[in-house]
Amino acid sequence: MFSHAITRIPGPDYSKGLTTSTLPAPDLELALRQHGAYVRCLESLGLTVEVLPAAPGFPDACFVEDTAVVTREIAVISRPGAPSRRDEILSTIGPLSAHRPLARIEDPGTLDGGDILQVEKRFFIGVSDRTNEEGARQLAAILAGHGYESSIIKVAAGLHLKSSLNFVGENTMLVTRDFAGHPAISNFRQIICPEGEEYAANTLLVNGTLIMPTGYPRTRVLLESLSLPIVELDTSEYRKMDGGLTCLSLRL
Ligand code: CIR
Repeated sequence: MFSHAITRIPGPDYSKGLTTSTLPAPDLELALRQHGAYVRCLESLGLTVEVLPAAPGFPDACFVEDTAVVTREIAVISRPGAPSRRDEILSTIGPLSAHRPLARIEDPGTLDGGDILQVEKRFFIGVSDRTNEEGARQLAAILAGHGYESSIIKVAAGLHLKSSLNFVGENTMLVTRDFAGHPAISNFRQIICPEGEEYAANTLLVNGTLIMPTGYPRTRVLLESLSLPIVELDTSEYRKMDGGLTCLSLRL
């Protein structure tokens, strides 16, 4: 169970962030309203949510998940793979240190929290354009010291591992077709996002409730087979910047 979350509102320079999307630029006012709804949703699930102020000069800093990997025992401060995002960690170290002892991913390792998926005592670590092999090895070694096993997975499609693969409870992974049947998740039942609904793979399980993005009805029908409560949140203005539900918070 999670008791806390750390989030950060997008700032006035939000539309200057990194994106591969060809969608129109995000609407900051709408992004802020969607952020408010996200925070209220986490609060309704029992979390105390810390909302950090925008970080001027860091247009991607609302995607706080990328700055750390948090377990029950420790927070591992990441070393984000995009140079423009590397110093985002400076403003999450303080809030995280109030909750956990810290460890660090060191140069030449790079690692984005969006590439890291925890399922109980196992971590799936994506090696992507943002997380390199060295970063993955460093994280696996730190986690091994706390009794966690790791599987390293090559991310050939999508920005981060969790853009395409998420744990949705009841021994089930929600995956895009690219990850379906991947040997690393062979022990899990798999739900494959229908064609055109790949973005819905970024669904977040918090304290027994599935939070999924609005607008993916065929994925919703498949998730209903899990008999968990489902809440939909509109993340349209985050999708435009390649972000979604998991990346908007650090849960601890
Ligand atoms: C980036 O490209 O880094 C941001 N615009 C989006 C990061 C999304 N983070 C995540 O999925 N964990």
